[in-house]
Amino acid sequence: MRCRKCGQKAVINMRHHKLALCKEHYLEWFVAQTERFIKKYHMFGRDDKILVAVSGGKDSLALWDVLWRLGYQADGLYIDLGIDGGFGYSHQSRALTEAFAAERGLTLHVVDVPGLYGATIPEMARLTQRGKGKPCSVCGLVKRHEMNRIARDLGYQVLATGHNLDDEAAVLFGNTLTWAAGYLIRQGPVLPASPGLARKVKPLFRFYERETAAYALLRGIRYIYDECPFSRGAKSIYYKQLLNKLEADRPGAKLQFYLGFLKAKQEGLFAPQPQEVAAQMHTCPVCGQPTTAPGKCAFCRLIERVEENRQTRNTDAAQAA
Ligand code: Q46
Ligand code: ZN
Ligand code: ZN
Repeated sequence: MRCRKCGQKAVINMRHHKLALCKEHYLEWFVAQTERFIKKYHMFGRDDKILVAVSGGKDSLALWDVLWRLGYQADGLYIDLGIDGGFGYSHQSRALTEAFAAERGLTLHVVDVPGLYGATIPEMARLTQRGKGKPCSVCGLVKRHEMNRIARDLGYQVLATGHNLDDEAAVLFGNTLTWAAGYLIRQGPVLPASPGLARKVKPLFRFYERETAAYALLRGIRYIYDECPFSRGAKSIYYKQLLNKLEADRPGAKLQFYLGFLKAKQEGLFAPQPQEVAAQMHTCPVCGQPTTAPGKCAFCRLIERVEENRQTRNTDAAQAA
């Protein structure tokens, strides 16, 4: 297989684009495509301050690398969840993220969840008995809250995440299976800013996972290969496998599925609801972030329960001693 641009040996063949490229032209293509998507979907401009949520994985680091090369004002945010699972997942991913930022002279904000809230994510899940043994719902809630908090407190207009097409298509597939209208309305590569919340964008949403992985590898980015230990058996992984089978038979099926959804939305599917959703928002009296019900938001209620249960646990331990 030869590179379409220069005729040298190709390192990647993208069947859905009928495009094979060598290393040099692939790296160039990936950066140029990202810029094209940023403009096409009106994600942000050179004057916007962008906060990139980085996990230490291939996608978020590839995104930060590309934005840096394109000259955007992009700083990083790493949220240390305190997840170790026997092999130091948080420890390793944090070290790789810090090294990535240091090598490029980039600004990285680190939120240390156990240091700030007195409990790791698995401990929070245990203390509040949420999530039936899996801390993912607590984790998602804390990550969302912390990203919004840092963006607001430090004045970032845009919050960027490294979600790729495989991630987005799997979420869409799950939401469609249950016709989860509330989620479908909000799903998309750009979620406009709302009072108290920065605009959320996913500049890599049109790249297949193997394309973001190829970019990170060919660029020589050191990232964490292991997934979070709690991701094992996740529904999203099963949906990705199903979609991969479809893609193997019909190259481009995943992209068509996702882009078709965006087009249908643009044409009016779910049109009346966003205003209704926006009209129902309230402000949390503790942290000031928007919430769907009056009173404290889900995050502040979680932290309150973590606190209460920690105190009870400490009193029990003191009495037992
Ligand atoms: S939600 Fe669950 Fe992930 Fe949090 S606990 Fe790990 S697998 S990191 S995307
Ligand atoms: Zn080439
Ligand atoms: Zn709150």
